[in-house]
Amino acid sequence: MEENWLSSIIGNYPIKADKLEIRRFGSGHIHKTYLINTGKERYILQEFNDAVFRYPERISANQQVILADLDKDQLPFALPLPIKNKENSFFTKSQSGLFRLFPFIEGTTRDAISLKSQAKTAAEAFAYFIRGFVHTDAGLLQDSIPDFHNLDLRFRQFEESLKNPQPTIDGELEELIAFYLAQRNLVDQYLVYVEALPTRVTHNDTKINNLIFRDDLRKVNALIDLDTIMSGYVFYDFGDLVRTVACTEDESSQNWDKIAVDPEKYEGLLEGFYHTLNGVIKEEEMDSLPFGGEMMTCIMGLRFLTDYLNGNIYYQISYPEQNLHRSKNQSFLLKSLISYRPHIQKMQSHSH
Ligand code: GN1
Ligand code: MG
Repeated sequence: MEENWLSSIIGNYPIKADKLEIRRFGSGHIHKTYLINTGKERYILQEFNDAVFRYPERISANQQVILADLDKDQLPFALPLPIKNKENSFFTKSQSGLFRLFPFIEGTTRDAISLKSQAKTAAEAFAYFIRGFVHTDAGLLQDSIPDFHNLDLRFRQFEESLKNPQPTIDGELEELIAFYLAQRNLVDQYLVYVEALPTRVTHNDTKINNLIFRDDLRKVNALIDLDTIMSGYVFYDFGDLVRTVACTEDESSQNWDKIAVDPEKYEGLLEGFYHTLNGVIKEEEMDSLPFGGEMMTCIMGLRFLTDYLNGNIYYQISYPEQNLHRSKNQSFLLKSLISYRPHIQKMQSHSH
């Protein structure tokens, strides 16, 4: 990125810069994120992906709703919303697209964590978020991505992608497709849950690297990636934590035979959610949490595979088979989650 081009973006903000240093930052799959150093302060600059988020104005509107209801004393961590530019907007338009600037939050992000206590800390943070907005009318939020976690629709989009697949379907791919096609019973269960449960203000992208931890990993400094805050079900937010925390290998691992549930970290997640939300939300919602682990692992596996079959048009990839591998990874985790069902049920009944 050219420096005068960068300074023209930064020029839209009420900040002083002695110099402008920029480097790529983080490991998100959607927006492009940069760390900016002005000599005085550090900021996060994000090149916004408007092919994925087609309604940026909805995100701004949702973030205003959140700001209005945000009781800062209630949340023990930051929710870093974008800094408004001189035109009072969260977004800055330049020749190369839409940008947002965020305050830089001290701390560390991880693609995986190893201890039960860290899992509990992570779960408590996302559960606190739900609790903090439990009295906010989720109906005030607009869908920044319509049907984002609609498993029924994602399953149909997967079936659609099979009609005209971009890659050649060989043995490995065929096996994976058959595995996901056999998960239709999760769609049936999903439809029963969404009929029965209330919607809440949920984060919807609770993967572990969307938390900024204090350096010792004992406290959460901030929840980030707030674009998918929408009306949702509590099991979505628990589920994406299961997917990215309660596993022995992270989402990018290709150590297929090592990918499994980690029961200890799973228990830490349950403890974090029960500790923070039990009695605050309905019992049926607490009961739905383990379903979320399976459902969110399945939906991500389906989405990665659909993207691979469609020719990799959604997620950022660094090599052609990456979406195939991500989907294969999720299939191993899902198999393990299913085989651990009785064990997980037992753990859950102890969390009450
Ligand atoms: C994307 O941007 P990032 O990496 O936090 C995706 C999530 C997936 C995740 C998989 C808007 O999140 O839904 O769970 O990748 N976000 C969007 O790693 O599609
Ligand atoms: Mg992210």
